[in-house]
Amino acid sequence: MGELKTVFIPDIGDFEDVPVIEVFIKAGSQVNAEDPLIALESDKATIDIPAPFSGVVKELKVKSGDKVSEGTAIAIMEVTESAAEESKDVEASNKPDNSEEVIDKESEKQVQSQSQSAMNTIAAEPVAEAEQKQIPQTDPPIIAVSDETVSSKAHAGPSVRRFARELGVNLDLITGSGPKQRILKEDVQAFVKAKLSQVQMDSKNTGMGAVLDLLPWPQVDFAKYGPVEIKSLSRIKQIAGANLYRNWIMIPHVTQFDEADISDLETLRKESNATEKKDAVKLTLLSFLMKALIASLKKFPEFNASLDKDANGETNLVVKRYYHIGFAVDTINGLVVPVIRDVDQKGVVAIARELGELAALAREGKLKPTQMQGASFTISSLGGIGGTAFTPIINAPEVAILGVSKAAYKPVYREGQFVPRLVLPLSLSYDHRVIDGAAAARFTSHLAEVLTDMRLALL
Ligand code: CAO
Repeated sequence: MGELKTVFIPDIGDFEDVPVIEVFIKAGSQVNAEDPLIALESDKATIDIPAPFSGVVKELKVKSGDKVSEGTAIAIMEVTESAAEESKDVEASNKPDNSEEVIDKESEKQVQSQSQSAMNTIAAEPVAEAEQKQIPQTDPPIIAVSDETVSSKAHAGPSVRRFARELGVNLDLITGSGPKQRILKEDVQAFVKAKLSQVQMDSKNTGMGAVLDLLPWPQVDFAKYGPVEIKSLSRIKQIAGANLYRNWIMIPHVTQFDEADISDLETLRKESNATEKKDAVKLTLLSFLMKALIASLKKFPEFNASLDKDANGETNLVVKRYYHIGFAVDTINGLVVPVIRDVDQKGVVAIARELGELAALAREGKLKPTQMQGASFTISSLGGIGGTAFTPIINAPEVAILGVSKAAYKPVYREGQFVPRLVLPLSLSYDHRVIDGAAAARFTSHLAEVLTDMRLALL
């Protein structure tokens, strides 16, 4: 039979009456040196108390919920023969003047004293001090630092924790290959290696997937399946694409669909165009839409706004008292968005004229940068082409965009009978951080009312 030894709580700094939160052993358990025996937890950190030597647990002296301090007996263990040697080795290597481990402990002390947890310094107590107190010396307790990056729960020693902290690795993401899944330095290295190769692969394929932690972009040799043609993207498409992608990823979009009865508006528009002189500007539906939109933006100012951070980093809503409306123009090179300024101060004829001029410049590729800047709200009209609804992407830093699809005659139930009415589909995408669903529904309802009776735009 081997020697019986009592295992005590080692020096845990100034902490007294620390609760035992977990007991990993029971009478009869065979443990190896460094296996965790019990776990303690203060309000700031978790400490595993490891076995100082290999042996068999003969008697357990604590249970979960007990409060312990330095010197409290944990268990009586029978030391196995090889463990007796081992225990001597541990003692020898723990001499302060002797090993790298001491250097480790000292630098651990520095690192940990920088962190918020006072408990972290426990691991850094010089061994000699502990010896003076006649507490059986063990390896440093395994401390789970209360540190978001490194993890407060992972089972790892101080030097591994420091190593992980230096590399910014969250130990929660690693499964340890040591005893009781203790995380070893090699595990951290393997984790970092795997992550690096994943990042390289992702950035090679998409440039963005790694940041979002997405699956790698599928790599397909399309030519294997049939003839293909490689076409480069136009400059406009590349720029617009990058903007659309950012806006789609960064803005929580919701799209509200609605319909407006524009029968009377269309009659007015057609009559106006018919009676206008030959060289007069054609009044387009879009010009009336812009006018109606101003009425709704004035009634619901948060739609004519942007999110912005102030000097203190606080996010505010900047509500604009100007009404510059961008409109998407489809050109052979891609989508561009010229802006009509001060739409609220212009009549439908002036708006229609400017719309025509800017759309022509856009198609000729002659828009100046200033003609595409400063929009407070954007309209994207696909009405001249077709479709019943779509989900436009918000033009950041605006907070909403109005999509318009093709108006069509629909049977509308009125005064006991179905009558044909020209119905315009509206698709309003909005930034849900700023606009609630109810506000969006009110906004499109109001816009539909104004489009149904344009006199409301004058109020
Ligand atoms: N419903 C039914 N008919 C519509 C309509 C609608 N919502 N909008 C336009 N029309 C009709 C017009 O009345 C016109 O018919 P008439 O010649 O008989 O009057 C015809 O469609 C063509 O109109 P238009 O599209 O040339 O003119 P517009 O003022 O309505 O639109 C512009 C101008 C610049 C918005 C448009 O040319 C355009 O480029 N649209 C595409 C925008 C786009 O790509 N958006 C998608 C962005 S997201 O990818």
